[in-house]
Amino acid sequence: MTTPASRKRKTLHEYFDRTAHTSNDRSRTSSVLQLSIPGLTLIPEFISRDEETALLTFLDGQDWRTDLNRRCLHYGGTYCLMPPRDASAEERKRIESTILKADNIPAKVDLVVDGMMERGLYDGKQRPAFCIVNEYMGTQGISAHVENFRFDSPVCGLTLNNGDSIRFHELVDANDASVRSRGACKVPRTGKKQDVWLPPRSLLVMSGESRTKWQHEIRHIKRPLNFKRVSLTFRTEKLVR
Ligand SMILES: O=C(O)CCC(=O)C(=O)O
Repeated sequence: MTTPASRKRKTLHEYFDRTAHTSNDRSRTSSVLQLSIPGLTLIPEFISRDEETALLTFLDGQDWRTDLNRRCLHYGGTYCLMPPRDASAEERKRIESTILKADNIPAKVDLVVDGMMERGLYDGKQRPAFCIVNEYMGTQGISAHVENFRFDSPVCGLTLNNGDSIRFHELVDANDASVRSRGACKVPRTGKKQDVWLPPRSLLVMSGESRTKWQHEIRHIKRPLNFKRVSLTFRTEKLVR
């Protein structure tokens, strides 16, 4: 009588081989999923559960920005900051034109950057030096926008804790009108939209049209009690060639 493969007892070797795969061997990790939006891919299980827990614990102890509708952390080089929703016109202008120096990406987050480099996501480009961490609870979200053209492709987003869906809207033409100046909501759309599910520990990789001709948003919708999604969005500056 043969035992079905699913019920066959694992040998010690098979067991440890499997657990070893949850640690640092990036080359084996799950395959890259090509999504139907041009230039958009998703890498499930980009980091292990242990790495996710360690990152969440570390990030939770950091000094979060709390003046937006969600908690944020900004890392890397210089950064343009978004004014709060209730900022006066004068305050908005002042904040939008200010470029602040942010702390470098902390060493604890390096494992994510190392993983992206090992996978060749930034081949021939600079290592990502910019990272925004967003925390979404309850109905918190982020308005539809295209990735700022000042950054190079790809733009990569890691999801931690709870999964959620990100909504994409196709634009008539590529356009990076700023969400800060409220320009993003005036850009003509084709009416085509698509929701992409972001499972915990997955990495969304946006390049090509997915970041220049499609806006993305995390919708302000009701979510289950105790819902918390933390995302880390990595960017690299365009090299002047
Ligand atoms: O939370 C996300 O996955 C999206 C974040 C984002 O679009 C941004 O920081 O510009």
